[in-house]
Amino acid sequence: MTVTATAHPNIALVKYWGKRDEAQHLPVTSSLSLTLDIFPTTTTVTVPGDLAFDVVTLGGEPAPDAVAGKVTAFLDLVRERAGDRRRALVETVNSGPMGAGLASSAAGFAALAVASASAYGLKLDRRGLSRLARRGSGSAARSIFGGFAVWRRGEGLGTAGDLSSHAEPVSAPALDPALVVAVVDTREKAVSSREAMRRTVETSPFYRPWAESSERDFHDMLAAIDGGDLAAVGEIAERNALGMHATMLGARPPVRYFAPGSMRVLDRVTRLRADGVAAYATMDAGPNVKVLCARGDGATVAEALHGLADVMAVHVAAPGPGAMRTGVPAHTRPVS
Ligand code: 2P0
Repeated sequence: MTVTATAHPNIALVKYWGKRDEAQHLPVTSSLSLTLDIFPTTTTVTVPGDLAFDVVTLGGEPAPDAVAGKVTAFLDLVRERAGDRRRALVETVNSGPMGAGLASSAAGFAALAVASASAYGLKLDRRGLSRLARRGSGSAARSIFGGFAVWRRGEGLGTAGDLSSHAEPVSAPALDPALVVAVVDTREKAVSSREAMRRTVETSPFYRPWAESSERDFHDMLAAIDGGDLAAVGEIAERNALGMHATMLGARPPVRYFAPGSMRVLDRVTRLRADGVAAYATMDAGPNVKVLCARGDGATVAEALHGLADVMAVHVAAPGPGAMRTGVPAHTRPVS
């Protein structure tokens, strides 16, 4: 059985930062994101029946041990549910530049969830796929859906938590956004998001206040999206992201993802706003900055960021589709 699936990265406008259960990836707070139309990940899962162990490739090369280990742990969940112990060949191609800070693990585990569930014969609806993708990487739960999506924290732990913590789509007919990605550093981050998140929850005195304010941001964000108010969406997104980074700066030892180039982009976004362009910044577990604006302002914002020192590349994205099965296997796709 061979199944191929494609998924796109998502960027959170209200962040997921902190777990209440590490094993099941149950978040402390609900989050909200935009799935993009750039840099899809394509994954082909083949279950041939005669493999002694899982074989995992990334861009046509054997995957690093850390990646292969996460993939096998994820497939073990799928195999347990399917009652099928056969090992798999997993071939993944990321079409985007590596290290662009574009949530490749979200797209990767969303594609793997769709392809592996189908290859092992699990019949899951979108909600079930979102819950499954969550087990690979929390943010992957949101890439199952296109456009805006919420990931509800759910209630409780164990089975109750697992059943209630999944993403769902949010309709936003009155918004026509772009997300402009400014790449300022492509080196691998010194502290993984998983470790940074754990350290923040355990040691930062700013974590609890942020988590409480983030729940308010989540509700305000839903209202802003419902009202088609891009300025409100952007303001909430920017304050929520900066607040998340403040929690990390308060961790012991601190985690700082800001680089000089990040600051230059944040300053430029402030000046764009002063010049009348509604542009709002967000940052994730890395130094690259993503700027939310109206689709019609995407080229203006991209041009403003292009010229800055330390900005290596600028990509303009629009809302993209949810994870889906496709007919073109990963190994036939070009590797960039
Ligand atoms: C987010 N991030 O909401 C936040 C904002 C990074 C900063 O989700 O441990 O790779 O696999 O559940 O999903 C990155 O964390 O973490 C992330 P795990 P994940 O997009």
